[in-house]
Amino acid sequence: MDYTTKIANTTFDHLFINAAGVYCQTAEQLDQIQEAEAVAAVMTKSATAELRLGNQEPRYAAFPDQHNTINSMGLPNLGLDYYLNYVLKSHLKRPTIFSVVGLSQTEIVANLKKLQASNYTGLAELNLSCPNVPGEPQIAYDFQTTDEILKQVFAFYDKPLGIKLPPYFDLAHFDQIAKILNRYPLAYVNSINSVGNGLVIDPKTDKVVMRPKDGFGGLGGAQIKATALANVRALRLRLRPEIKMIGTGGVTCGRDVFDHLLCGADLVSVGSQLAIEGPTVFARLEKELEAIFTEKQITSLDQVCGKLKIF
Ligand code: RRO
Repeated sequence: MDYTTKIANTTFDHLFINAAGVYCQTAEQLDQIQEAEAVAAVMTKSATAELRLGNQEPRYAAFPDQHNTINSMGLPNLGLDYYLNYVLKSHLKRPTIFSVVGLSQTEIVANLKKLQASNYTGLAELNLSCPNVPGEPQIAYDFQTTDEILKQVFAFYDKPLGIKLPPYFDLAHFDQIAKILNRYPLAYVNSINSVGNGLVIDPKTDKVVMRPKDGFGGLGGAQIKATALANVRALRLRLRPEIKMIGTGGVTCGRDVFDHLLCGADLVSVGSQLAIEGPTVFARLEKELEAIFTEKQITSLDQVCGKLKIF
């Protein structure tokens, strides 16, 4: 299968990316993604201006039998300069996507100004959906602030930029966010981040499984697949066709990838299952996807992307 896909100035030759936050905090982890088979691009951990240690541990739990996770990492990252230095290294063999975040509108703008002034010309992704910093709301649930940030950013930022969204749960909200996003020259929309503020209880101890925020945290894995598909589909139907889509959420097998493609994803990113299984997950997913293509006699991605059938 020819997986060639283009987003802005970047050409990808596979479908899969590590979801921001997973296997991407250190250069060693990023290198492991670079070296993995079937990888389209390497995503860096969402970077703040300065290094952050993140929330107290335990701050992540996986339930491998059900392919589910919960996290409250709290944005641990080595700081913008660290990741900038990484993506500017000349020997990288895959395209990179530089994930940027900020704890305030001022910090977001300052971080993107730094990226604008740098020699980095690749894709960047603005994360407006982190659910785990105590006291900080998920920005993209506030439509007015999201609009203001994008207005301020696109007044100076002219390199390719995507945005990472939280899940929405109401058709009116899909209408509202799409209307805002359609006003800006976004390269792509990445949907969804983890489903914020779930709660998981350990039946042996009757205790929450994570310390930060009394156990509340972002859900990932199989449990969020239907929400992820709904968001990819709803946004694909509402966004300008020039805005590409990265589908994220609930990908544990080839069929999940196929479903994201049907809903309109151009690329697919993998978070929880990558954390559970490691970087060999991408080759497995590609193999399972190809078995589905063979069975259905599909020879081109165009036959699948956005081709969801309805009654
Ligand atoms: O670091 C985190 O706690 C985190 C982030 Br920034 C995010 O965007 N999504 C998530 O599930 N965790």
